[in-house]
Amino acid sequence: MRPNLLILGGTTEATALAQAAAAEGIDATLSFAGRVERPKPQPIPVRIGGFGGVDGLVSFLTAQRISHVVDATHPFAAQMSRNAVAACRATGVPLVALTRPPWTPQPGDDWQHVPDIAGAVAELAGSPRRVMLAVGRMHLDVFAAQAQHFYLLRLVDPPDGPIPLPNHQAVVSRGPFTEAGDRALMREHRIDLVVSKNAGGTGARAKIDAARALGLPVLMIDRPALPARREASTPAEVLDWLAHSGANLGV
Ligand code: 3Y8
Ligand code: NAP
Repeated sequence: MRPNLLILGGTTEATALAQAAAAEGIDATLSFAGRVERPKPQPIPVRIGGFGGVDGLVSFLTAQRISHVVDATHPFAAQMSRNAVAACRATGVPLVALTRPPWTPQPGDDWQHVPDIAGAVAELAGSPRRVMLAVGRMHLDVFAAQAQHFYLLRLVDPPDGPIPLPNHQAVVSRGPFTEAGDRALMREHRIDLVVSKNAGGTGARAKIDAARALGLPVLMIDRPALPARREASTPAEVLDWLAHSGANLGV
């Protein structure tokens, strides 16, 4: 059977898998939620927007005759991952997650783990600090509870409305980032605390390396729990899984 892959994307790994699928001539579609104005161009067909919950995803898998699903979404995209597990269980379509391990502290790191975004907000109680908040645009409103700080915000797109933080500077920039660039940014804005999701991977880790180099503390937001599912850590492992799941990858 010729495979027809659905890749749930939005990460560096998803882009790498899309490139590998294109190189192998494997039919694949990359799916974005539509969170940013100009998603990165891809070498395979792209679809943009939610599916409409589990039922919507089930309908998509059936209508598009998807043979395999690869969940290559960000570790914090927990709802999408839960929906993928449920829809693939309901349809019998094989699923693998292409994921990356969480970052672990290295010598010189000064991390305080918090369980989620609310935990990070709670930890920010107290006297004004100069905080680098690089968690994207989707959660800024909850940090208004700690409006006493200066916030350096990093967004993929220019803000589409007022930012609910009275004392902030927004930098519009998409990753992957560099340690030298993030170190310069932190120095320029006299940052004394970094808030980060434990995204893992390479595209977001520059700020962690820069914080270590500058001896800055990091509020590290741990990942949400995800349902059990088969996992792969490289595109090659995904292609190997595909070949062993009866997919005829052609000669
Ligand atoms: C729309 C699609 C690639 C993918 C690149 C990776 C690396 C660069 C670093 C910081 C951290 C953050 C954020 C981040 C990174 C990669 C990867 C990654 C973090 C794009 C993309 C989409 C998104 C959505 C966006 C979120 C936001 C999160 C910015 C494409 C560029 C903070 C996550 O403005 C918004 O609404 C942004 C929303 C979801 C987190 C959030 O909750 O706000 N990603 N990011 C995807 C879709 O529509 O389905 O254009 O490539 C992808 C990438 N962003 O192929 O090179 O693999 O992680 N993305 C975090 O890690 O904390 C930035 O600034 O230091
Ligand atoms: P989420 O909270 O897990 O998902 C919320 C809803 O968004 C899903 O139920 C689904 O809508 C839709 N959705 C999410 N990812 C999708 C995809 N790849 N294709 C189609 N629909 C998708 O997701 P999120 O945290 O908002 O992340 C959205 C996107 O940004 C994902 O592609 C993710 O990989 C990327 N991203 C997120 C982060 C982050 O920090 N959250 C970081 C980097 C990249 P329906 O229920 O209608 O199907």
